[in-house]
Amino acid sequence: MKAFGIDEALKTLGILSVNEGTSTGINNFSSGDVIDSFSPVDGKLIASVKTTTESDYQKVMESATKAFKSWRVMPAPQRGEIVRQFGEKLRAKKEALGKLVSYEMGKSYQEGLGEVQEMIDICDFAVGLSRQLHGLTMHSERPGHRMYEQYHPLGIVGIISAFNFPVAVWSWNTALAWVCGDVCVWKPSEKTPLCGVACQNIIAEVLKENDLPEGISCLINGDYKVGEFMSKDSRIPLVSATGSTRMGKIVAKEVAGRLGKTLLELGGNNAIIVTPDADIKMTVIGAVFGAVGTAGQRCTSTRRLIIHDSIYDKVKQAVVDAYKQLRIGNPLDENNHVGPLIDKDAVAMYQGALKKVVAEGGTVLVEGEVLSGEGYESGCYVKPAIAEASNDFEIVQHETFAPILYVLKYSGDVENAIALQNGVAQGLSSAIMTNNLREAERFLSHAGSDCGIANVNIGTSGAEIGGAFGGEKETGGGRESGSDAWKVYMRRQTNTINYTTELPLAQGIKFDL
Ligand code: UN1
Repeated sequence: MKAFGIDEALKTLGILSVNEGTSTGINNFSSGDVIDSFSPVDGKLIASVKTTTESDYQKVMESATKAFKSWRVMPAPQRGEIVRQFGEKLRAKKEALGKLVSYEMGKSYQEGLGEVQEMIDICDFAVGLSRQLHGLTMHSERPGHRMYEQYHPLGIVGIISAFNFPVAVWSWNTALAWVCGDVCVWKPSEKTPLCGVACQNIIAEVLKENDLPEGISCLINGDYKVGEFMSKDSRIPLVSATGSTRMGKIVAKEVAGRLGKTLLELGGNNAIIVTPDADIKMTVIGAVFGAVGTAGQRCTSTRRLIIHDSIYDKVKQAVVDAYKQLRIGNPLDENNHVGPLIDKDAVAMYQGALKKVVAEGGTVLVEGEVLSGEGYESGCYVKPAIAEASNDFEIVQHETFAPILYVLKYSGDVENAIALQNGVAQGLSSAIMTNNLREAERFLSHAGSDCGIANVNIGTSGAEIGGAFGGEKETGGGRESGSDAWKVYMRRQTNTINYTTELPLAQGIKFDL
C-alpha cells in the first residue's frame, strides 16, 4: 500500500494496478508496446499503458470522424451541458485526480489540486461560451442584401500536451473545442500517461451516461512518433501542441506543409523586473513561487530576476534567505514546498545548466545539488539554485526546465530592464514589481514587454483561465483558454443573402445580359 492514499485515488480513477494489467482507458484502441509509468516521487512503478499503433490510430480516427457528424449538429448549448457534467465529475474526483497528478508528475498536492481546479474553471467558462459563439453582422453595400458571419465546428482537433500540466492543458483545449462542436484526439506526454487515462475515463463516463458516441473524446498513447500520426494527417484541421520550442518547430512545419492550422504553446524564458519602487516582500514571494513552484517546470516559471542596481544587494539577499526556508521532499506531504523533477534526464539537464552558468562566468548564490538518502530514493529531487548571471549567457538565453533562477542587474531607467527582459528568443510571461505608475504603464505599453502575458505586482506564473494564454516569438504565437481563444477551434464563414429580385454586383460592376 503506497502512502498518501494513492491506491485509493487510482481506484477512483479507474486505473488498473500493476498486478491487474495495463490501463488503456475506456474508448482506447491501443494495443502496442507497453509504457511503464514510474513515479518521480518514490521511483515506484504506478501502472502501465499500451501505446497506439498506426492501425489502432486508424480505428481512433474512424470513431472520431463518425462522432463528429452527430456532435457538430447538436446545438452548442446542449454540448455545453455535456461539458457542465464533465466539470461536475471533476469536482467529485478533484482530490483523486489532484493526487494522481502529484504522484505521477511530482508537483505538490496543492498544485495538483490547483490544476484540477483549472479544469473545472475552463468547463464553467466553456458552458457560458456555448451560448456566445457569436459572429458579427455587417451592412452590405448592395441594396436589399444582408451580410453576416458565423462560426462552424472545425472538425477533429489533435492535442499534444506536456508532462508538466498533464491534465489542465488538455482541458483548456477540449472544453472549448467540444462546445465549438469539434471532437478531440489527445496524445498526453508519454511521461504522464496515467493522467491521460484518468481523464479519458472521466469523460467517457459522461458520454456513456448521455448516450453519446465515444469518438467525441479519443486518447492515443506514445511518444513523438504517435504525435506525428496527427501532424501528418489532413483529416485533422487543427493540431494544438504544448511543449518545447524544438517540438513545436517540427509540428509547425509538418502541419503547415499540408496547410493545416496549429496552436502552439511552447517555451518561455520569463523574467520579473524589480524596480526601486518595488514592494520587496511581495517581490520575494512572487519570485520564489515563480522559480521553485512545480520545481521550475512550468512554461511560466520565473527564470530571470532583473533587479535595479540601487536595491540589488537587498533584494538578492532577501531571495537567497527565502530559499533557506524551502522544504524539498515528497510533494504529497503538504509540509514540503518543492517536489522532484519529472525524471533523471531532467536532473541531468539541471546539472548541465548549473555547470554551464559557472563556465560562462556566473556566480552561484545558492548552490544546486541532487539530493540523496531517505525520501529521495527516486533520484529526481534537486535543490533549487540561484546564480548571478548576464543576460547574454547562452544558458540564460535557453529555457532549462528546472528550478534555477538567474539574477541580473540593470541600471538607470526601466527601459533598460525592459530591453533585457525582451532580449531573449521566447515571449511567454513577464512581470514588473513596482508601485510607480509610470514604470508600470511603460512596461505594459506598445514599447514595453513583448510577451503574451505581462503582469504588474504579480509573478510570472499562475495565470487564470479567463484570459487568453500563450506567447509570442519562439513561444509559438498560440492562444488557449479564455478571451476569444475559442475562435481557433471553429471555421469562419461570411454569408451574404439577397432578398430582392435584382442582382446588383459589388464594387458597382455592371454586367447585363
Ligand atoms: C504551462 O506551464 O504549460 O499560468 C501552463 C500558469 C498556469 C499554466 C501553466 N496556469 O502558470
